[in-house]
Amino acid sequence: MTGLDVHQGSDDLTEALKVDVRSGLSAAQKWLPPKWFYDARGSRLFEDITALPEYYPTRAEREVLAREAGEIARVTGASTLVELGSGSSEKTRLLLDGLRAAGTLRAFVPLDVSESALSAAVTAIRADYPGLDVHGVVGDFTEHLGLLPGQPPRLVAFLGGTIGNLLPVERLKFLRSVRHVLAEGEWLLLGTDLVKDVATLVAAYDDAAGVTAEFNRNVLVVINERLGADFDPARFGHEAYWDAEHEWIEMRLRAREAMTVRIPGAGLAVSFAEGEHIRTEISAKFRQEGVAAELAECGFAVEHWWTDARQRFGVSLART
Ligand code: AVJ
Repeated sequence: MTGLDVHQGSDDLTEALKVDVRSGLSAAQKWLPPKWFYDARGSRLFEDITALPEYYPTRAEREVLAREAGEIARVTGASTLVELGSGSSEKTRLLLDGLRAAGTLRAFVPLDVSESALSAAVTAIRADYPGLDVHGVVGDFTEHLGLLPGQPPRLVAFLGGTIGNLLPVERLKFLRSVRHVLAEGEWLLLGTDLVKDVATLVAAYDDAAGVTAEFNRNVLVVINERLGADFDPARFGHEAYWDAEHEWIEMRLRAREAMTVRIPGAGLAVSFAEGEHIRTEISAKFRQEGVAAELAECGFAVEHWWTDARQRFGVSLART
C-alpha cells in the first residue's frame, strides 16, 4: 500500500477524457490536452525521452538543480517540498538532498496525474529517505491545488518546463491559484525552457529514434483503451512545429489519409480529411523578462534566476 490520495480515480478520468475528446475533436481545429499522454506507457515513454540526445531540457535543468540545491534550501528553509507534475521525481532528489542537508525538511508531497508513475516514485523515495513524511496525491495540478497538505514554509516546485503546456491565459490562472494556496513567505521554484535556435527546439520534439512520435501517438492509444475508439495510430504522422509568433512548439498528429474514427465511449464519430492534424501539445519557450513579468503579475517576487551554462533552461525561485 502506497497510500496515495486519489483526487481523480479511474471513473473520473474516463469522464474527464470523454469531455475533452468531445470538445477537442469536434472543434474546427482539432486538439487534445497533453495530460492524456501520461498513462503508464506514456509516462515510461516520457522517461525515455528525457534520456534522448536531442531532449536537452531535463539535463539542463538537472545541471541547475545540482548546482543550486544547497542555495535553494538555505534561502527557503522549506519544511515541505510540494512537487506538481512530479512524474518519476528523479530530479527532485537533488532538492530533497539539499533540504535534508539543511535540516529543515519534514515532508514531501508529489502530485501527478499518473498513478503508476506516482506510486513508483513514492515507494522509491520512502525507501531512500527514511523518516520523511511522503504524501502522494493523484490529481491534475490545474484543479487539485486546494487540497495540498504540508506545513509552512512550503516550497512548491513545478519543474521540467511543464508550465509551457498551458496557454498564456491558463498559465496566469494557474500561477494565481498557486499563489492563493500559499501563505506569505512561502516559495515557488519554476522551471522554464528558454527560446533558442529553431533547429535545437524542433529536434528536441522530433528525435531521430522516433520516441517522441510514439509518445505523441500514445494519446490515441489511451483514447482507444478508455473510450473503446478505433484509432489506427500508424495512420497519423508525428510533427513538431515551431510557432514563432507565440514562441511555442506545437506537437501535431497528421492524418496520412482521409478516415472516420469511431469513439463509442464519447458517443462520437470523427472524420479526418487527408492531411488534417490534431494539436496534441503546446510547449511554450520563455525569456527571462517574460517569466519575471508573469510571476510578478501573479503575486510572486522573483528572488533568484538561474540557467545552465549554455542558457538553454531557466529556473526561477520566487517568494509570495
Ligand atoms: C513534460 C511537459 C515538460 O513539454 O517538453 C516532451 C513533454 N512533449 N516531448 C515538454 C514533452 C514532447 C514535456 N513536459
